[in-house]
Amino acid sequence: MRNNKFKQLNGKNLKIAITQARFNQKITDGLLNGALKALKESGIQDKNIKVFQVPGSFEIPVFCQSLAKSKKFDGIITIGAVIQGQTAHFEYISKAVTDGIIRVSLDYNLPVAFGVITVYNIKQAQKRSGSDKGNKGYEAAMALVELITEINKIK
Ligand code: DLZ
Repeated sequence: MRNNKFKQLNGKNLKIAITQARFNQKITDGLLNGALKALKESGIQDKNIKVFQVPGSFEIPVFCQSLAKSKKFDGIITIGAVIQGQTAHFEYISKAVTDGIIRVSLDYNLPVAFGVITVYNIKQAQKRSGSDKGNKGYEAAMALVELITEINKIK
């Protein structure tokens, strides 16, 4: 799954939290596996990775807010799968989770990666959470480690 568009990074001492939504868990488990693989490739130690679960994507922002307040982590990866159904729920949840995640990131000046997929059907979800290239959990984790590394250069 390794992808050249991502830098080789050394995240040995970074502490990372992952917030995984349980809704559509088969998909979010795939995203989580991708994220864990990326963190391993970036040298992050297992003991420095904490995985938390919340019921659905809607709950991700408030949980991330608590993580940010704790000041225990260098960054957070959010994992969720919002899949369009028969009602307008999809639009509301997608907007709430997206706005909420960037708000926590900016309010707390803490890197928070967006590993929440918002897709029109299960096929798109499977494609973005599988073990091939294009796993969005993997991409989010790689982006997070790169962002933390860059921010640390200006500290
Ligand atoms: C209720 C709901 C629906 C319809 N769809 C999704 C979804 O596609 N992805 C997701 O992560 N969560 C969904 N949820 C659950 C909400 O995120 C939330 O957990 C509930 O509305 C309870 O607040």
